Amino acid sequence: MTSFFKDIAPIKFEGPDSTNPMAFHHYDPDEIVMGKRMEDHLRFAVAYWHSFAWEGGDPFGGQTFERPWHPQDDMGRARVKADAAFDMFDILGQPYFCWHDADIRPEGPDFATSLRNFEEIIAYFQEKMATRKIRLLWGTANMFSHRRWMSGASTNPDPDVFAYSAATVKTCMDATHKLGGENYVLWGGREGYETLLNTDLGRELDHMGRFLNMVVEYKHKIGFKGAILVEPKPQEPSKHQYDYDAATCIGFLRKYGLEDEVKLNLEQGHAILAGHSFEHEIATATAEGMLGSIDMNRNDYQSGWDTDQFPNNVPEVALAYYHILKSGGFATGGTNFDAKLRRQSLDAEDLIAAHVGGMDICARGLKAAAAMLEDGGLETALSDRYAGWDTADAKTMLDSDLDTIFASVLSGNVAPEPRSGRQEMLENYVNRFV
Ligand code: XLS
Ligand code: NI
Ligand code: NI
Repeated sequence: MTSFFKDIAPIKFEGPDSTNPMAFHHYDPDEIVMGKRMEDHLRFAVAYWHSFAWEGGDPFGGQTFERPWHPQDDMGRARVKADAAFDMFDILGQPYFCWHDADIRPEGPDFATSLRNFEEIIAYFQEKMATRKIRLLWGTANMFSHRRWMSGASTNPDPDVFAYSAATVKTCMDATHKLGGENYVLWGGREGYETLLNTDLGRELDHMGRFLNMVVEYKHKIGFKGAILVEPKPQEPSKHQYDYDAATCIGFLRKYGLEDEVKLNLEQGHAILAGHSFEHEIATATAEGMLGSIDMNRNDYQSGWDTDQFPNNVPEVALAYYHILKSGGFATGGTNFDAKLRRQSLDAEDLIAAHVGGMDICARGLKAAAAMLEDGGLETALSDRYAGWDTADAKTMLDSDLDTIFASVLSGNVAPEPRSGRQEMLENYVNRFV
């Protein structure tokens, strides 16, 4: 164990009555929920970037954290960072982690050096993973921080940047495959624009569509069995991002023939930025069979930017898991904490407590969601509300045409009768479970 987490013992489940802040009160990995272990439902992942690479800066100020692996420009310190990361994984016992290439290795002076650094750390991860249960939920490429990506990656007006992006994604897919990753994620932070005055929007979308097709072709070429996921976000850092929200991504995937190959990684904070609830995004994806995985980090409702806070609102989380469970739960996906500490939370203990709290909140949400599904109250209310559509007449109508329907309405066969939507009753129902 490195000195960073030296006094912190592995976190145990102690139940809701325990007052120990360094224990799980609701997350019991072995508890059976709807016939499955809680750990296998939630499939928690720690995000390397916010937990280990992020230095505590915000738009108004720089680094607040002082970690033994700072500054992050040296391979020796990249190993110290990896040691601390795996120590934390041992303490939390969560089954997965996720990374960007740029989180785990220092950038070199050229592509080949960066790649050598990356491959060395991947080999170091392999050694560490060989003696542990921890697995990789997903890998991804950071194609938004370095200045070369300032005008986008696959949507860059410069074909050299498209090429650099393609080569970068190839190396990250190779590494994800090597570590047995279960998904590969693409989040297009700068795949968008700052102003339409300098942007050929149609051309950029075509390039992004071709790029994603190359990714899918490469996945099949190397025999990667995991899912390819895109992560919607409406803006930030770009003024407008092409992967705006779930519905926009689904339309994009269909346009470029990718609807059977690519699913979505949905983030609660991004849903909020797009003016949606998280369950809206999840329901939109599950309605199309395109839910892949989730990033369970929330935004602040007062500040208009991506604050990446750990989840701390059980009713919100419960509704998200309700839609996930209803659609059959995760396949390759999981619950990634793409969440960062507040920049005043300097201590190693804060990092552990943040994850313990997030895992407990999700466990409560999952249990509430499962109880609602098992009780069936919302499902009964839905089937009652749509019961009219189960009749033979209604089904026939869907196969007919406007003229036939018009004739039937004109002859007085149809008498619309407004009925209560019962929203308050349903909200009160949910409140019994959360
Ligand atoms: C940023 C995104 C990012 C992705 C991975 O807002 O959430 O962290 O999850 O690139
Ligand atoms: Ni985000
Ligand atoms: Ni994310």
